[in-house]
Amino acid sequence: MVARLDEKLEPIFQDVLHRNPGESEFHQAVHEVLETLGPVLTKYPNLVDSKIIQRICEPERQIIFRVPWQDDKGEIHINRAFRVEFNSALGPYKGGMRFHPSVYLGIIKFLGFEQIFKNALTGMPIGGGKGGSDFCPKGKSDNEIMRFCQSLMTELYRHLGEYTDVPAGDIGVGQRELGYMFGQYKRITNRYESGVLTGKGLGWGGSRARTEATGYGTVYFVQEMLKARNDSLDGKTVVVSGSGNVAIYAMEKAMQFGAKIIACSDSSGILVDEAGIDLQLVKRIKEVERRRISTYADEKPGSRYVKAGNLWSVPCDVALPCATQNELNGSDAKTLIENGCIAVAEGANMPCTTEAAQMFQAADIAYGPGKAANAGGVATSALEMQQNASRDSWTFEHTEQRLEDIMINIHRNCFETAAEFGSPGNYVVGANITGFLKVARAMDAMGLI
Ligand code: NDP
Ligand code: 2IT
Repeated sequence: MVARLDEKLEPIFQDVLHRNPGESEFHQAVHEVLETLGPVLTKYPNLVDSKIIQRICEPERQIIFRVPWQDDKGEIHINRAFRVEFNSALGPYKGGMRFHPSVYLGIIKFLGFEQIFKNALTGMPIGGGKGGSDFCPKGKSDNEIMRFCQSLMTELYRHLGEYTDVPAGDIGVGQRELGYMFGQYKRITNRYESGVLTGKGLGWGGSRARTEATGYGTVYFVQEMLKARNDSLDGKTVVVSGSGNVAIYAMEKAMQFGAKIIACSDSSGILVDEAGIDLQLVKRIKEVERRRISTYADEKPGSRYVKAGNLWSVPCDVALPCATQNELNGSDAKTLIENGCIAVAEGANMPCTTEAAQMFQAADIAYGPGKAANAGGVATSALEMQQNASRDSWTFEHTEQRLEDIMINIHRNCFETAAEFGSPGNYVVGANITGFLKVARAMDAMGLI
């Protein structure tokens, strides 16, 4: 059961429930934002009359389409794909594409909704959108992935453009998939429009540090939260869920800050290495050989892979959920708190259930919600768009410095806004209100849109 909202906000939420039946993740994401907006409506009552919140909760456009493709044996498959163009008040729709069998409209809408506020927080000129498909990339050959991506782009291309909608990666979508999508977009449109997709390869318009950006940014955010408490990552033990793009670079940056990573995971189980995870081995297994993380334990003595194990029961100072939504529940939060965890930051989108998030806050754990903590990925995507627009290419050091500055700025804005609205130290309040006000003000200036 979710808590009742402020009397002005509850009817808005009931309307969202009614208009979007069965989309539980979307309901959850909306509720988590509305929960924090009460003091904003008190301070700015004009926002009630202009129905800004109702407008923000309704996507500007939702596209659902068929993706037929043929596997290597010649068998035909039909998948469903989505692009939800949620809000373009601050810039072109911007957000990743997710390929995972669990994808349905409710997941894409929750991700697109979160993306609006996250993108606003970056301070970059980007609106919010998200897309994806229920296609399962696991076990597919490169050729099958290519045929799927080409088929998907054959429909999606007409909705995209560097000033319209700019996809990137997310779960199951990395540089390989973006390459196939970009190639097909280029063939169909006969335009080398670099800024239409981000997360591209370095040889064809990509930005240095984009691969690293989400994980690095999450850890910069943790470091800022700890700094605000006169602490740091140095000497801390860290547990990171997932072993994909975000997890790998969260581990890398945490190590650079002097932390020790003792466990990570995938959807089948957990990998514990008390001596400290060997990141080069993880990268080879996951990025080069595209194998399962369980094979790490076969190569590294002293480590162990536990099938279906619970990652959050591994005692740690800092927990970084970097896999997927609702992967950390109330009982996991209880275990982490009892084990002395001091900070949690969401590299993934909405990985903590509402109950878990509330428990962290009640226990005064430094808790960084995804909208703020994982905004470094999309922020660096915006830096990629900037480089593409000026036909320029920056060094790794310069790009990473920009990323760090952006994360420090996001942290400061969230911290200050939380205090201003009566919830000092509450980054959920800070992130939601900062992002919301930016979007609301832009929409207000543009008339009834
Ligand atoms: P990847 O596909 O590279 O990795 C995903 C990881 O999470 C894998 O280890 C995967 O395990 C695990 N995982 C995925 N789905 C599930 C599930 N249902 N249950 C348990 N484990 C699961 O994706 P990313 O690293 O790019 O994305 C991870 C998270 O970060 C997502 O929430 C994404 O939305 C978010 N994010 C990503 C950004 C980016 O730039 N890539 C930016 C901001 C947020 P397995 O291999 O077993 O499926
Ligand atoms: O959730 C996210 O912010 C992403 N998957 C990255 C989006 C982007 O456009 O870089």
